[in-house]
Amino acid sequence: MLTGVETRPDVKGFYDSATSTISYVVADPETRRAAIVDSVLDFDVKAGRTRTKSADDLIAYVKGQRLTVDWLLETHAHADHLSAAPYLKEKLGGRIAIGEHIKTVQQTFKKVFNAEPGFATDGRQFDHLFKDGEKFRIGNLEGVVMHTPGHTPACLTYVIGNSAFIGDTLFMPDYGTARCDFPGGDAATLYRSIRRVLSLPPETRLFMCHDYQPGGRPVKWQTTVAEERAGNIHVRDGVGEAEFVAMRTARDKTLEMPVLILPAVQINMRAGRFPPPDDNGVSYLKLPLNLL
Ligand SMILES: N[C@@H](CCC(=O)N[C@@H](CS)C(=O)NCC(=O)O)C(=O)O
Ligand SMILES: [Fe+2]
Repeated sequence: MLTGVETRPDVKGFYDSATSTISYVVADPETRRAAIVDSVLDFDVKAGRTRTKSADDLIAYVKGQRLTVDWLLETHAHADHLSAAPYLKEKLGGRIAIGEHIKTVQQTFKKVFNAEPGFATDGRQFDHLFKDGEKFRIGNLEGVVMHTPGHTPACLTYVIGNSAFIGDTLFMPDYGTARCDFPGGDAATLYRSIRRVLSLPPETRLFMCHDYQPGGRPVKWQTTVAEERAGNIHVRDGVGEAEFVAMRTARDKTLEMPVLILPAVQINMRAGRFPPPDDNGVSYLKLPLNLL
């Protein structure tokens, strides 16, 4: 999958301590074209207020580096933070993209939230829907999309040059893997997706979407295929599918829902946009009672 002519992309990570999310600016040093992966719109759930501090940090970096943003990439419809992609598109340009199976996620959550009849479940809120194996460009860099479901049905890994943005599949070796208990999640499917990621060349740089700092260690977001294969506490080489599924299923039973799952999914299924305002001009989020 790495074609040799590719240079390393320049990768800059931005860590959001409120949601333990890492957003990335991925740039081709030759042409200064760039993609932003998994941006965060800050959200104060107590006040129902969004803020753009995290997104403005990305914008300042992009402008300081004199980059042109071609893509606003989402690895999946996040359940723990709101996407800032529409805000970044307004300020920087770029096309908002996600995996084509977002349609499945939209169908599921249209029902959960009893969304307005006009809420489309064909992914049209996004500028582009990626298929497994599809190629795309960031300047002279080639990206290849891998569909890596399991955490959600639409999860993607973006392989760009010698780097892979793996979303919620693997975490750092000392934390393990993503949960599989959201609607449409499946542990056996995640195991197979992870084996695909781990079949990339051993030196491939892997960039995490989250780091939950086990044992209180300093935050880290970059590792390699070789390190994950040698030491991931859930799926290092030698751990079989049945063993993984048993572990993952047992662990998922112990996890609380992410603090922001209900706000996040309602916004992210709309490519980061707010629900249509009520007749007073205000957008509202719903809390389905006793449903999830
Ligand atoms: N405490 C966090 C939990 C977030 C969470 O559930 N993260 C997902 C990824 S969206 C996960 O896979 N966690 C794995 C785990 O904790 O085992 C929150 O409330 O936001
Ligand atoms: Fe996630």
